[in-house]
Amino acid sequence: MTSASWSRRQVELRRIALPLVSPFRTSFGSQTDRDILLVRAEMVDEKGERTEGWGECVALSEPSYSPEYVDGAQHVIVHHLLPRLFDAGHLDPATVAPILAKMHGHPMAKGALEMAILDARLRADDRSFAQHLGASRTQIPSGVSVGIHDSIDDLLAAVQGYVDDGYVRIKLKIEPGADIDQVAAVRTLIGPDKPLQVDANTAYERTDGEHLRRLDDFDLLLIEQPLAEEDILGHARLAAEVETPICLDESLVSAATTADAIDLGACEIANIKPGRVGGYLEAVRIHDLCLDRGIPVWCGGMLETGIGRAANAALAALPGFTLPGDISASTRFYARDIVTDPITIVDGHVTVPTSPGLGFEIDHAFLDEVTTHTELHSTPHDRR
Ligand code: NPQ
Ligand code: MG
Repeated sequence: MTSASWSRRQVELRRIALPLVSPFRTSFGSQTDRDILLVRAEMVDEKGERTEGWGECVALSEPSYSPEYVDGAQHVIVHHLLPRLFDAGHLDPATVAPILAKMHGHPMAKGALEMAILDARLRADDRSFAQHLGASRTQIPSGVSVGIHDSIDDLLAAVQGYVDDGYVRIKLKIEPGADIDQVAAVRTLIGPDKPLQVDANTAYERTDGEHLRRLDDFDLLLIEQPLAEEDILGHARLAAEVETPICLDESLVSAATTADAIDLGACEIANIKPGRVGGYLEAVRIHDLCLDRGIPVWCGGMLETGIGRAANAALAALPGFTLPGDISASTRFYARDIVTDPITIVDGHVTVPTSPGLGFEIDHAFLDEVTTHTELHSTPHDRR
């Protein structure tokens, strides 16, 4: 990859509103729509060639999953991050994080910018995300995340539909009062051999060890993020108390925190979400350290559009991703995607995109239809 500094830089921020095909309920709330911030980075390279790249910010509309939320992400990008990227002399994908490092936190905002610049660079270089990140497979197994339902009958109907769609692994969202009976019923429905796991999104307390140990009867792959995101010690104690492996999601905000959580015995399996850790390059570093320490990893999902979904598929094709991820077909969440060739599932698998960059084309007519806001920012002058 060439490491040129780009001259003119322009960034378009777009907010889109996409309705979900059905409400998605987790322990932190129920959502019917996704309000997403997209980043389009346009650059002119040293040869005068124009190239653009797309990034997707995974922040939700409220700070309910993580401290970040989409209005805040947009604000920090406009007022604190973009000015530093526009001022930087040398800009390539690997320099985005170091340039922004003095601004604390905001990994989802930073990750979206890095993603757009990485996509632009790779499209210009005719290389795919999969190639650049180090993918070793062309297809990846596809898992599905199933929301909390009001009744067990409704839940079983939903799960049966996803089994019929071919998903190779089921993940159930759980919370106190909607856990043991739900898991027992789903295990009976899908049989003993279908991979099954649960995600609590921080809904339990340190004192819930004895209760969560009842999940050991159902041969689950893992229990994801039972306790608060800051509670690494609590997860370590729980991991000693419960046989089912403890997997962290919200707690893992960087490679450094992941390494520490592993050393403390709090993270037996890792959910890697590029947005949550500041981008795809940090996600690869987490993959590398987990592979080195024998910790299985899988790729999480944030109800991404085709943009984030394509990049996640590329990441999940790395050799350490030994468990099926939350990379389902776009139709799991959206009736229509903003890319022309959205991710589909065939025989339980997703094909890793191989075209340059993220490997898709935007459906501009539909994108415009769902856009709620657009703003353009650019370098005040051509850089030399
Ligand atoms: C998780 N994702 O692993 C997240 C949580 C999450 C696929 O389970 C709108 C509504 C957007 C709920 C994004 C999955 C969301 C959401 C992510 C939940 O914890
Ligand atoms: Mg999770």
